[in-house]
Parts: sequence; structure tokens; C-alpha cells
Amino acid sequence: MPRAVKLLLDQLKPSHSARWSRYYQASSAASNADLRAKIAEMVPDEREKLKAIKSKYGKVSLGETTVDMAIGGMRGIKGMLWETSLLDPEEGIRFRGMSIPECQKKLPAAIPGGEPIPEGFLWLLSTGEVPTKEQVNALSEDLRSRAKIPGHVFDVINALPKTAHPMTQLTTGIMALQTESEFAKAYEGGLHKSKYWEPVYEDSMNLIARLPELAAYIYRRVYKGGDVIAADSSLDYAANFAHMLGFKDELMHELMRLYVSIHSDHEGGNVSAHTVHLVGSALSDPYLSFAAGMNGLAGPLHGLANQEVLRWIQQVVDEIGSEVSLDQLKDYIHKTLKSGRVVPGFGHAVLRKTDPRYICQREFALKHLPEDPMFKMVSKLFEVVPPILLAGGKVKNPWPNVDAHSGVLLQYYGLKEQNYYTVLFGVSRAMGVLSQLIWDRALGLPIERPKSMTFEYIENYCKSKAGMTA
Ligand code: CMX
Repeated sequence: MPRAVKLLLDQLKPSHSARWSRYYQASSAASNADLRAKIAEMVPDEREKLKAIKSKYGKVSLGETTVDMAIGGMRGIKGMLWETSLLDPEEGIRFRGMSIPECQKKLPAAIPGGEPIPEGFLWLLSTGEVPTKEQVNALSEDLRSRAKIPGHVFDVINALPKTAHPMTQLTTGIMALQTESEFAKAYEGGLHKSKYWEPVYEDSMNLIARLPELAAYIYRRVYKGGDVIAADSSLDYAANFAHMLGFKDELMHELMRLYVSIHSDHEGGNVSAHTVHLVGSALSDPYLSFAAGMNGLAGPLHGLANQEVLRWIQQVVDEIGSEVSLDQLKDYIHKTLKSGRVVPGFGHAVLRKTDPRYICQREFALKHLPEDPMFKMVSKLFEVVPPILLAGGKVKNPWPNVDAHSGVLLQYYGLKEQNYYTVLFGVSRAMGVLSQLIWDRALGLPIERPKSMTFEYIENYCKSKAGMTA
């Protein structure tokens, strides 16, 4: 249990702390390798925690909402509970309290000193605990046993032209998989609300398990003449995904482990995560909720930026070459900005420093592909873009985000089809948003319904407020 949570519980109610400490000791000692059993064990205490926070702090204000915030994309409004990760503007993401370097150090890896296996992230995100190797292996096995896709899903995808964007094909495939929803069936059968999380857990794990095969099918269909590669049951989740895409290089498997892990979660307010959470709050099942989130991820200001970055870098290289001076590069960036476009891969709605997901990808590149010309171009952009964006005076964060780096690593290992990149992001994102969705239902979070306003309402409200305070 994170220390901060334990401290809070200690303050809230002494009896909780005793119960938590019993739970913690039991779970630390247990060799329980079943994730569902582990979550079931946690549910009563987490419900108590929610109740205690509501009763003790329910009326405490979390801050002011201004008109700017309301019409400015709700930036900075604290309006959602999201347990799996928290984003600090200066420091970047922490998964259940752990930074990326801490996760790299503490979570089980496939090879000594290698990148953590994403199944370890899934366990961590779902429970807040660092799993043992045994727990991670059991989870890998469990996911393998769930990875079955019914034939009609492929038929539905095959009905689309191959030219349909891979994200359209992914979302279509997820929607076709919705026929398998255990939550939808259980709800129709009159499930008690205290048990909602159980079929949501099953749907979420089944969906996470099925996504790599679905995504690999789309890749092989669109780019490799439909030559589909069967799963390899000896491989972990990410390595098997890379294998089904057609990549045998162990370093590409390592890259995929890193990729899936760091893209898994980025707290709750980003478009894809918030959408899954919002749609799920209407008790739409995990397939419906996740498909909705994927449609948000497919937007160029969010997940599609990774495709846009590589396309843009490619354009830079095609137009002015890769051996360019910093001044030539500056001119090109000014040209992009003058044409009314954003520099893809730079900026962030919350972060105010370089994204640690960018940093860990840069470290991977420095270790494995320091001489790659495209990596060198990414490094030059890291030097050149931020001062230009800063000088423009309106960008709140001039630093690179996760998408500024991922494409260059993928193309180095042979995954060069940029339009496919957001699908990789989507498969990865499932682990975070679906872990949270299980907890949304376990905690009984209600349907979301923020208040909207018209211009007239805002004006009248502000005038009357001014009158009152004058
Ligand atoms: N290039 C040029 N202009 C940029 C910019 C960039 N990289 N980032 C922000 N700006 C502009 C905005 O368009 C906005 O301009 P207007 O006032 O004319 O509308 C202004 O700077 C202020 O924006 P901001 O408050 O700094 O940023 P937002 O919170 O509104 O937007 C983001 C954040 C990520 C959408 C934006 O930085 C952007 O468009 N970046 C490029 C696309 C990108 O990399 N997206 C991926 C983000 C990570 C992810 O979600 O996957």
C-alpha cells in the first residue's frame, strides 16, 4: 500500500488502519497469483476508503472554476477520481505512485536488466502493488487463455476497404467484439450493483487479451497482404504482439515492452481515458466504453500525433535533408507555424517539462540506435523547437511529449507504416483505462453529468455576481 494512502487511512479512522495493515500483511505474504482474487480482496476496503473520504472531506472545495476554464477545455478543473496514475506538471506521470525509472527498476523484466513486462504494469495499475515474477507469469498465462477472437470480428473488418484508417478498423473490431460482453449479458439478467465490477473485470481482461491479435490482424491485412502470423504462447504480451506483427528481433520485443508500458496510462483527464470513464459511467460495457475512447485517441491533437510526428519529420528530411544545420531547421519550423499548423509532438495540456516518457525513449535510442539519422533529427528538434515555441509567447509547454519520439524508434526496427502507430498506442492504453474502469464499477461511481452553460447564462451569471460584490 502506498505510504500516503496508509497515512490518510490512519487519519480517517483508526479501525481502517488496522484492517489495511492486516490486508497488507496478508497480501504481501500471499503467493496469490490471481489478479481477480486480489482485486476482490481489496474491494471492501477500497469502498470503505471512498465512504470515509466522502464523509470527512465531501464538502471541501477543490478549487475555483473560472469562465476561462469552462470555455478553455476544462483545463485545470479537478473533477474526477482516477486511482491508477497521477500526472504532475513538473515531474510527469506516476503509475500508482511510481515514476517510470522506479517502475523500470522494480517491475519484473523478461530479460535481466531489461524493460518491465507490461503485465507487471497491469498488475500494478489494478492493485497498487508491485507484482512478483510468479504473479506476472500467471497474468501472462491468463491473458493468453483469453485471447480468442470470434470469426465474425474478422468478417466485419474484412468488410472495410483496406484503405480505411487502421484506427477505424481497430474501433470497428472492438465494436464487433462487443457481442462477447459478459457485463452486458449479466446486466440484462438483473445483476446486483455490488457485483458490477466482476463481469467488467472479465470483459476488461478479455479485451486486453484480444487486442494484440486484433491489432496484428489489421496490420497484416493492410500492409502484408493478409499473411497473418499465429500467436506464440511462449512469449509475453508485448513480445507476442511484436511477433504477430512480424518482428522477431529481440530488441523490437524490448521496445514493444517499453512502448506498451509507458503508453498504458496518463491519469484520467486526457481525451481517451476520460472518454472511457465517461461512457462507462452510463454502464456501457467495457467494449463500448473502450471503443469510444479509441475514437478520441484517433484525433491528431491526441494519439494520432505519433503518426503526424513521423510524417512531419519525414517531410523535413525530404525537403531539406537530414544533415541540416540548426538554422535550416529553425526556418522549417517557422514555416510550419506560419502555415497555421502545430509542431507535432511538442506541448501538453498538463505537463510543463519534458515528458519522462520522451526521456525514457530517448535513453533507449541512445543505448541502441545512437547513430540513426532519424534519431539525430529528433535530437536536433529537441534543441531547436522549444526556444521557438517559447518565443512565440502563447504555448504553455514548449517541451516534447511522448509522441515526439515513439515513431523514430519504431521505424528503426522496421515498423515504418506511420498510419498504424496510433493502433499501438490504443492497444497499450487499454491496460490503464480498463484497470480504472474495473475500479469505477467496484466503487460504484455514478453517471457523469457536469453542468454546461450558454453564453447568455455566463453573461447573466457574471453580471449578477459583479453586482453582488460591487
Ligand atoms: N505547436 C504550435 N502551437 C502550439 C503547440 C505546438 N506544438 N502546442 C500548443 N500550441 C498552441 C495552441 O495551439 C494554442 O494556440 P491558440 O491559442 O492559437 O489556439 C496555444 O499554443 C496554447 O496552447 P496550450 O495551452 O499550450 O496547449 P493546449 O493545452 O491547448 O494543447 C496540445 C495541448 C498537446 C493539444 C498542444 O500542445 C498541441 O497541439 N501539440 C501538438 C500535438 C501533439 O503533440 N499532441 C500529442 C499530445 C500527447 C498526447 O495526448 O498523446
